[in-house]
Amino acid sequence: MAKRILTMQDLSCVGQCSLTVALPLLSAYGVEAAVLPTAVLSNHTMFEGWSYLDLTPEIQHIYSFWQKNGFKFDGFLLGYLGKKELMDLAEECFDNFSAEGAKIIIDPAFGDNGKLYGGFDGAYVEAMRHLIRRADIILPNMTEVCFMTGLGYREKYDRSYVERAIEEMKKYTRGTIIITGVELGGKIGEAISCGGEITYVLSELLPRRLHGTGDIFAAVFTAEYLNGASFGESCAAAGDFVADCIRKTPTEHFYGACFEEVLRNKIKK
Ligand code: PXL
Repeated sequence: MAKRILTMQDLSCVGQCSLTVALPLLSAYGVEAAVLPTAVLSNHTMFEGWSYLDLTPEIQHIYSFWQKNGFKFDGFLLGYLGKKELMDLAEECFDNFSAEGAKIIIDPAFGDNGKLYGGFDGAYVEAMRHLIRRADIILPNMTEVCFMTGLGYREKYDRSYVERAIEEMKKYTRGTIIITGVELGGKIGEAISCGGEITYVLSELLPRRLHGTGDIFAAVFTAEYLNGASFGESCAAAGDFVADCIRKTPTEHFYGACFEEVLRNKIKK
């Protein structure tokens, strides 16, 4: 039977990120996707301005019906939450709605390129650092690792810096640590720390960075992993998918990655 996953993140009406990315991808990979939208935004926060309807007050109400209906999930994928109050609600969700062996996958989704996304602060970072103790897998980028551990952010680094970052992260989670967007030796990919071993999945570094690629990576990774692929295989598949999306995105398209055609071609095969 298909795995049922709950993805908890915002719904940005325009912007090819968070739920508008996770839902089509999870479904196309044969995973049943349920959603817990944390907020509705007019568009993501890389645009000039945005409206923000906070759905935090609705969440207990949603949970009460999930309790009545006896829903359980085989996995949780957390992305952009938006408010630190949602971290306690996420824990309540894990406590009440986990099927046996359910996996908790957390993408901290609060920053990139050495900076926090608009609207986030140190208190949010601290709450996320606390939440990841519950994770089976975390998917931070280097920026998020640096904010959570206090390690100084660098544009250029080597394996020993990445491995120091992993050691620091281990203080906060016993889960598998997968650092995404790691750039080493002219390549890009993931550093995977699992059971005392560190492995790398690296491929061609494309000369372009696009918004929302972390969300695409997390969704494909999660689907592949829940469908039985290993960490390395899931990273490779998700990394290749993201690279194809970047290649398909016209230069003038500035606000997200065009994953749609890549997905369509995958379905046609
Ligand atoms: O892609 C991460 C993301 C998700 N949701 C919203 C965002 C961002 C990144 O800026 O603004 C609303």
